[in-house]
Amino acid sequence: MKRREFLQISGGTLAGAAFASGFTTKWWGLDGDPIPNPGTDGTIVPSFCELCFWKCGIHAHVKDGKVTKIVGNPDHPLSRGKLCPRGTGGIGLLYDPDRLKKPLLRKEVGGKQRFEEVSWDEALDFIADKMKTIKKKYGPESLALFSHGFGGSWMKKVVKAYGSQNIGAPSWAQCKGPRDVGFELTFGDFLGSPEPIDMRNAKCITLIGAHLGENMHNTQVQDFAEAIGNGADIIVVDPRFSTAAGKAKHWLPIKPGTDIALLLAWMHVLIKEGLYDQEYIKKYATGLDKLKKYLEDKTPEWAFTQTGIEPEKIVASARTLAAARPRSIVHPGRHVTWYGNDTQRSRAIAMLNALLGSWGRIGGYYFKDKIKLAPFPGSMYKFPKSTKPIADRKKGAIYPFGGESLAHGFRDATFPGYADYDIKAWIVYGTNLMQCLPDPEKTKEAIKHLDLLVAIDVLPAEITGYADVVLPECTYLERHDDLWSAAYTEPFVAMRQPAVKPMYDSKPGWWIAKELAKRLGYEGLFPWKDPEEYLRGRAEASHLSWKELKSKGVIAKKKREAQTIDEGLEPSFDTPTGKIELFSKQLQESGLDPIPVHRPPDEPPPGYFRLLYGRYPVHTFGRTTNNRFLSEIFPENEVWLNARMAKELGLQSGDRVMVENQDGRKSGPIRVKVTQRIRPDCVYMVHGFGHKDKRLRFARGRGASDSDLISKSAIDPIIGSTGMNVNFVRLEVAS
Ligand SMILES: Nc1nc2c(c(=O)[nH]1)N[C@H]1C(S)=C(S)[C@@H](COP(=O)(O)OP(=O)(O)OC[C@H]3O[C@@H](n4cnc5c(=O)[nH]c(N)nc54)[C@H](O)[C@@H]3O)O[C@H]1N2
Ligand SMILES: Nc1nc2c(c(=O)[nH]1)N[C@H]1C(S)=C(S)[C@@H](COP(=O)(O)OP(=O)(O)OC[C@H]3O[C@@H](n4cnc5c(=O)[nH]c(N)nc54)[C@H](O)[C@@H]3O)O[C@H]1N2
Ligand code: SF4
Ligand SMILES: [Mo]
Repeated sequence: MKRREFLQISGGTLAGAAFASGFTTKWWGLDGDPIPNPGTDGTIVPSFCELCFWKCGIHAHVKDGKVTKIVGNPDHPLSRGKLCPRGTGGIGLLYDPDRLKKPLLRKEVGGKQRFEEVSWDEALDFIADKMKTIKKKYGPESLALFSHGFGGSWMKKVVKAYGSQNIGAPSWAQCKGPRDVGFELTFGDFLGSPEPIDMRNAKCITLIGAHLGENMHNTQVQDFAEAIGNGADIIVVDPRFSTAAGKAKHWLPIKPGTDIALLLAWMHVLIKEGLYDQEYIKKYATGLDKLKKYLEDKTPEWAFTQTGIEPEKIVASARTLAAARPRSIVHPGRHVTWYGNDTQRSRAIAMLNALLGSWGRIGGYYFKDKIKLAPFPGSMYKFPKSTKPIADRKKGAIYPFGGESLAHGFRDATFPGYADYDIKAWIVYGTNLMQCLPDPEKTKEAIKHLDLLVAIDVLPAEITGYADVVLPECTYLERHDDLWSAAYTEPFVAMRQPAVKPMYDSKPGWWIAKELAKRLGYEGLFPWKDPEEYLRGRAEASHLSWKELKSKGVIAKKKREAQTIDEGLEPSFDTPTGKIELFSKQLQESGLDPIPVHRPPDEPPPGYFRLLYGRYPVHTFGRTTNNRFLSEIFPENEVWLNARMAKELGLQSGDRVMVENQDGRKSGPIRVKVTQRIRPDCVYMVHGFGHKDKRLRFARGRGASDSDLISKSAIDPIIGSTGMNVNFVRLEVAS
């Protein structure tokens, strides 16, 4: 079998399955799927959520062998008894009638490819045999693992034992990589997740794009609401009037791609008016003189010509920022891969925070604390050392401050001759590569060069349609995972445990990894019989009470006495100078800008708009758009279009249009939302819609996919991440 056809129908599994619409809340058992009989009535199982990557603590209520309700775990620092709507809607994933139910193997019968349901033994034997052959032929490094989500930790071990370090997630080069590196270059420390920001005590919060309230990271939304309740000033910089902008003292509708100009002008005002934290900068920072000189001509008047924000507004908002310092947080954002200058923009945000003196301060950024977890006693597995470099970049390409691996880079290295050696096999755990990597057409091309593609998912996401083997994992409500130790104000260790037994023939990730390891001969990799033995072993070796962990789902330590400079903690900065670097010599020495430079973005061609995208409160990417519970609230996305432009185009709210990008890529039809709440030079849509796989019977064909319209991306020269806000689209009435 050479070329993989996109397989949507799994041989017979869905034959005749009719989709019944009009769900309310009682719809499990659709298609006559048997509901097993797990759990005991009236129990509450503490665990943590996986509807997004924030991982709040939950209480799953079990009755009649079913999960009936999911609420926030009051003992868990990230939920504090509350969940976001998606977390509550986890039941809609557990009882999604379209879940993957049995392992599927691609077979060719009579010249036609199809998926056949097979046993776990057949699927895993097939994968293990293939992996052995590939290793012999090309070496172990030719295998790449794409893994997103907490459950991927088990498969990572198998891939490392196999001899490959080629492991990556889209949550770096398509998400937060530039921000972590931008802050690290400035303060010598990265941010990670959850971000160490003390919003509750902030007096001013500035959001650069970061659209809290639509971006529903639970704890941050709670903290943001609390700060607003306490009268904090909010500044929102966004080409779109976001939910957060509705709470803002200043909404700055910036021209997309020009934030560095605004950030420089803000710093100009702080320095010119002497509003920055002079004592703090003197004590902890270097490079102020060079920065001062550089900023001389970065006036609000200059920034106006770049950003479209009036000089008076720039000055007024700068004064608001400064009046609250050091309790003034310029939020680092999270999904920051926008224009290819993203590490520099993030660095400018870090530098602005430095001038406000907010790093290491109450109401600013605090210094994280973490509980150290011990390994499982006796686990001494010796992982083989690879002699080859990680194959995530073009031969000779250097991203000097790279950080984690580039997920799109493994895709590109699948094209023969691109990287130092070729990738020949993919294992894809919990990431829908067709929706998260830029240029899905390129991803499809890359797949043609593979000898093996294994997809491990809970749903028939698009990527599974291209796999040779599809392994149905059970959901987070039906399994154990490893312990999670989080760096936070109150550092904690959390535990995931099943509320109910796995439905259908789905299996937990730990079981899949352990069984595969056995077939590959890695006997010592998982030296325990079941996950409770493993988790208990780790907990006790870490001096944590197993009983407490199991019964509460979490053990949280008290906030340490001092986590900020204000409370007496002496800061240290792990930069080459040991100080906060306002001027970066290490960037300069790598031929990069030592202070961020604003370079104007390309303009949309006539008749085109810049395509922007973001989140909606009840959905996480494309992983919830098939969830009937959550989709009752928001079943399809719309394309936001400025009212004046709509008039020019003769479009009205509700009109259905096709969206076409500069390269002729199309998506839709999608409904138009005519609004004053967006600039005329861009359009906006919520990511995660426009699914194509027929097996996603609810989500398929609803709305449009931003991913399909992102054929172009701008590579960040510092870390190699992919800026994706660089595509232009036009709208055409759908026929
Ligand atoms: N409900 C929900 N919440 C989520 C997620 C989810 O899927 N659903 N995903 C989570 C994840 S993994 C992440 S990384 C975060 C992402 O959430 P954020 O980090 O908040 O993501 P952004 O890309 O900043 O958000 C997009 C916003 O940036 C604006 N924007 C676009 N271009 C520009 C520009 O040039 N300048 C400025 N200033 N603004 C611009 C858009 O109009 C939009 O309001 O959300 C997290 N929270
Ligand atoms: N065009 C475009 N691209 C983007 C973004 C965007 O907004 N627009 N956002 C970027 C960002 S911020 C991020 S973080 C990435 C996220 O990109 P992805 O990692 O692709 O995240 P999801 O879309 O949540 O896809 C996760 C997949 O995991 C599956 N899944 C859910 N739960 C489980 C589980 O328990 N086990 C297993 N095995 N699978 C599970 C889901 O069915 C889904 O197929 O995408 C990035 N790429
Ligand atoms: S923010 Fe919402 S979806 Fe994400 S982990 Fe928390 S409850 Fe779950
Ligand atoms: Mo993300």
